[in-house]
Amino acid sequence: MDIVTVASRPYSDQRPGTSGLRKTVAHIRQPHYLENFIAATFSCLDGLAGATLVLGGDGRFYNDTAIQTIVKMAVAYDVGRILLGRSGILSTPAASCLIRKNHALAGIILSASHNPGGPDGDFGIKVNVANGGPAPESLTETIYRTSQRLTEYRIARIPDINLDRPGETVIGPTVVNIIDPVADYTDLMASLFDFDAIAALISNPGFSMRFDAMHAVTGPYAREIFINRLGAPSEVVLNGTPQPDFGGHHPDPNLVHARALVAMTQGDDGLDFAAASDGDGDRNMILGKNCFVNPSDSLAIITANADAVIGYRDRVRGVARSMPTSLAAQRVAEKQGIHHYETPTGWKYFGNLLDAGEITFCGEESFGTGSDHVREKDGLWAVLFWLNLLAVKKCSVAELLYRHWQEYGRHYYSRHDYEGIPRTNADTLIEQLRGKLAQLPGSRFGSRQITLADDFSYTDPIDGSVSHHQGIRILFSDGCRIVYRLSGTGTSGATLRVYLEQFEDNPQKLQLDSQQALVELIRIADEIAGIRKHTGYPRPSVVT
Ligand code: G16
Repeated sequence: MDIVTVASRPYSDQRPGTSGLRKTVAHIRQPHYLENFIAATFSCLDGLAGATLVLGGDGRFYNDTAIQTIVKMAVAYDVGRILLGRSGILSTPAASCLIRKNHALAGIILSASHNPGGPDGDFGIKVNVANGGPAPESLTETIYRTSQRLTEYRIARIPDINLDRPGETVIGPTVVNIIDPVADYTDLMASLFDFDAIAALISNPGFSMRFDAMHAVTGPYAREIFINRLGAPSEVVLNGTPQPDFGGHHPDPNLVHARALVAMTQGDDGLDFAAASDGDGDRNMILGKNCFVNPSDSLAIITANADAVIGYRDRVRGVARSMPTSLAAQRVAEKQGIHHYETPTGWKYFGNLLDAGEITFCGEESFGTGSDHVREKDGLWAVLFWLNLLAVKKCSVAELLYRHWQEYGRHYYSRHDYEGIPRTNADTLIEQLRGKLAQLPGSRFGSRQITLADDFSYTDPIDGSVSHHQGIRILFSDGCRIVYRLSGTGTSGATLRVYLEQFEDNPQKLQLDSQQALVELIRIADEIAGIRKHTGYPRPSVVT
């Protein structure tokens, strides 16, 4: 077999962001760009020779081409076994499941998550480690530094493999196993949830539901779970065939990009339950009739009601939330006497806490919820958790939500995104804000007074690693919070995210519209940071 060494030169922009390396397709297709990043990654994975690698992606444009290249490089770098999802398909949580189950050294998941796909869309490379979770910052930094010194890479000159044919092929030192991408993940779900109870709920003629796979990776998983295993009629799964361009849409399960699904839940005839997942299957949105479950509330409700679900009964140790996520889960943890942790944005920060058994659940405002069953957030898992709760508690989504607010109070919450602003404007806004942090405590805005203003830093309680500059927090005397940070997942310009939160426990004021409830805080957020002045935007581009 012909293994060649190809001369290359470093690209200066291969530092992974919040969740892997994310670029436009055109950017990734530059000569040697993909190969450089993979070579840097392979040389940083200790023990790669002879080890098992999990490989797959969300089916977006360029998925197949990238997989062929990575297989040829894996052969050249002496990988022992590649577990490759049939047709190149693997959702991010399913990849995490496979890494753990097969004691793989690492996984490479090709996805730009919720970002649009197609030749003019985005592409991404996520690197996961042996616990099944995203590579920690220490590894992504090492990969980046290695990429900056790269002068060559190795690749096997072999024909493309047939990604659609299941089975085993031996290529030089490497066994390539093309596997069913859905089976192991489905079995894991069946071990956690009461499938009989969920099947009974779904078959009840008084209960209507839809799951929107958004033309992305969860289609095959949802069909297997809902239709084949739980007996739902086929129309329950919408947009269930993965398409390279996601049907021309953003596969982003939120109120803006899944608005057609949201519309199906409205009115007296609205669906009783609806949910959607994103490009690579790790995000989720939960809806009930005339009701949207904020992701922060979803995490809190899952934690508060875990005993109703067989896979979690009597074993909840704690919960973690990313700093911008509302404090709703913390409130549950305090009341239940379980651990609570506040981490920076990025699933990678949950890994150590999960591995150490400190937490059972974790979640983020960015439509991510998960548990210790894998080391990624997991869209279908969250959907099944909610269905299991509805089946056991025999109530509607809205009832579960309102009961929770009555018991714990409500954290009104919203995220305002300002997308595609010039990078220099975004940096100036953040720099100026940082410059005023020391003066802000004590300042009054109407009846509110700022009690704390800082640039969030996190010290990992397990390995002691420290992460600085993880978002600017402004805390007020009445428990309100404003958080400002720049997204680490965009591919053009900068996206400013402003997170707004206000606690309410007056039983008469639990059912207001979020934007109405937060109107004063929204004004204060602009006054403090000069959002309109710096971005030039009169209003946010996306409100969730
Ligand atoms: C990724 C990360 C999440 C993060 C989200 C948003 O999700 O895994 O932890 O919350 O991005 O990050 P940012 O605010 O920096 O854009 P995904 O689903 O895109 O992989």
